Amino acid sequence: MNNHSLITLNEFIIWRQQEFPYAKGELSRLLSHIGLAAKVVNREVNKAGLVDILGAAGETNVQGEEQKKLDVYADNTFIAALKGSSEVCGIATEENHEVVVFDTELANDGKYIVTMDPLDGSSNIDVNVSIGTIFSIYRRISPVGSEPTTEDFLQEGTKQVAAGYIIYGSSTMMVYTTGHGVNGFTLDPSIGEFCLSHRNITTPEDGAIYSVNEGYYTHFPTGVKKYIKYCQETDDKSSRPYTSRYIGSLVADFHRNLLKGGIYIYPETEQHTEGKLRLLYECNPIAFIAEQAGGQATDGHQRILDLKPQSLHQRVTFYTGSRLMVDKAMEFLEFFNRQ
Ligand code: P6P
Repeated sequence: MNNHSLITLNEFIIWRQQEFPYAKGELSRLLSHIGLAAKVVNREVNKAGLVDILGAAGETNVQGEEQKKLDVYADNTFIAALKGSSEVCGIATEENHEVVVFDTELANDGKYIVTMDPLDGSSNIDVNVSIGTIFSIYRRISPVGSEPTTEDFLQEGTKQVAAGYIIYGSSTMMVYTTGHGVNGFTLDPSIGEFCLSHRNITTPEDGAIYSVNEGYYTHFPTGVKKYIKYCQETDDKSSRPYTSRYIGSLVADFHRNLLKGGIYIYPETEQHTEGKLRLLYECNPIAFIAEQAGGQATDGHQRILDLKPQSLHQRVTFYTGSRLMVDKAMEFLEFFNRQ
């Protein structure tokens, strides 16, 4: 590691690569390309209020959600960066119904596939609320040299080799894991580099923040309703028991809870009977980070990372955050599901 205090993302990636004796630098190059694309997207996100990039791009994505121009811009930017990395043979993103196969000889030799939500929380773009990019990296299953197959993208979350998010907020941060802890890098605009700012992030074992959209309360399962009332009424904590914080942007809600302790819940609702969040490019990467930071993530019954995906845009129910808070929520779910 260099002898000055500033450690850039690329220096850190290369330094940590030395811990993998057989690493040839492919994953390192891939992570660096994601960091570069994040800086390009960050530049546009920061200008969103100034140039005519706001507003619908006039199309809807596979979720039937109106695509904001920034969604499309972020999707195109990350796809171009990953195609240029020569390490990735294909990518599945929220904005594309099918897998984006790069189909060049160079890309077909890529050992990795990526799943990504290029701009999560985009309904918040117009009101200047923090939004984010979420990504997972897997080794491909199909033979190197061929086009990727759908099976490459339907691997359990336990097979991730890396996962992370970029949060475009009061500052822009990239947080990622390669399975050896979680580290956070804050973008220093004066030098245009992500610099190590949160080394080896560990989430508090317990917390006092619960994050759920209580507007859907009447449609929640009984166990969720009872857990929310427990948070609101329990006296088993000193002074004020719990506080409700919900931004409506997964990356922002998760990042706050990761650092301060808390639980994020998106259960089944009347509109989303399987849950709203997508397994491949929201829940699996966030779950990997949560576990690597000492927390946990379930679908209400089982570990998110153990789920075998059935389709690219599969939705699941999601409970993630401080270990003891998720345990308590699961207790309520299990007890009242037996009623
Ligand atoms: P609701 C954004 O659309 C998102 O996917 C997550 O970022 C966020 O946590 C959730 O949906 C918000 O959903 O139904 O509460 O507006």
